Amino acid sequence: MIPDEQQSYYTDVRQHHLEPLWAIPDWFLSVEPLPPYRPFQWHWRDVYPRLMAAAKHMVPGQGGSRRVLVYAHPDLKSTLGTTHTLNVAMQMILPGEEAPAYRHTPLAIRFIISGQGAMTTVNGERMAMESGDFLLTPRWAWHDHRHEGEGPMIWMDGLDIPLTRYVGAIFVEPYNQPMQTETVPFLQSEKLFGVAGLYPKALPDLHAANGTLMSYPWHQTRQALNAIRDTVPNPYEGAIVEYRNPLTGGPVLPTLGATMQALLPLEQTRRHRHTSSVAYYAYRGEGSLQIGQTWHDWVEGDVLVVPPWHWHAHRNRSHSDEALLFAISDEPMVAALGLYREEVDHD
Ligand code: 1HN
Repeated sequence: MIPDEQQSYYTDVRQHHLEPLWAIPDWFLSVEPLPPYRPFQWHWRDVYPRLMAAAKHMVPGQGGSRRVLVYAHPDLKSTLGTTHTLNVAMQMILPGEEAPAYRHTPLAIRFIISGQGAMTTVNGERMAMESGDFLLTPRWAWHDHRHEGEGPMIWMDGLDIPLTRYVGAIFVEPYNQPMQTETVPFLQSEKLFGVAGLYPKALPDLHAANGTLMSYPWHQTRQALNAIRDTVPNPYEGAIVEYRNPLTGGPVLPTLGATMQALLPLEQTRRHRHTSSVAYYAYRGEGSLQIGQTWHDWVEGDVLVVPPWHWHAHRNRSHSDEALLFAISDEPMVAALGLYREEVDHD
């Protein structure tokens, strides 16, 4: 064929919105994942003053429902994602304030950072919030927050908004009153499902509310970490526990999972990489997260993102104190799709 004929074929095909597979560059079916965003770190010293200053700009329920700063990755501006699948956000509520009830299809997990006396109600089930607690808001669950204590209350939210939007399934609905009424006794989910291995034999619907454990208090997470620290340390993560659904043993929610890990003083882990993306929140201590060739030093309150298929390792920089990292990842979603892969560094 003469070159002109060649050229006109390609032009004609593309004019009809068709792309010859043999002419598509390698990124279309790459040998390995090519994540379209880089590792990133948000420093608490930058976030905290701006979260506090937000009190001057909005009150929950007036011109917005939540006083929240979304961690928007500079490489993901079109979705405002923190990773390509999930959002990390920081929320602050002041005494006497009420964040009104609504529900949305993106699900949420919450990790409580500081303050005392705030409550969240999910589907009529009121739960306490204390530092280190881990709470769930499943898809399409009514939820509101109120603060009856003193001083600012701060927590971290993790939501699968970018994923839900990608699927084309974002829905939001306001509740028919500002706040929900409590329909089950306080702390019921913890009483019914919070003792590992012992669950109610029969469960009247009326009392089941959300039907599974919705809040994981810090003292139990602490206990679980202590128990495994000397027994089954993970060479890539230190001592790590995963929040799970006590009734199924599976992930707490279908798309997002969470872990808490402890690194001993000066502990340094080996490297691994996996196809899930992770947002780490530095809960206690000071450490360093190696992503690729770069070490990212972190202090309490920092958030760091590891994109899929990036080698990473942890180091505790303290000679005397343990370091604690809370992490949110999309591993349950990736695994459910049959796409979870991990590679470890044997050196
Ligand atoms: C949301 O509804 C909450 O209900 C928190 O507390 C953070 C971030 C983006 C979109 C919705 C909440 C959020 C959010």
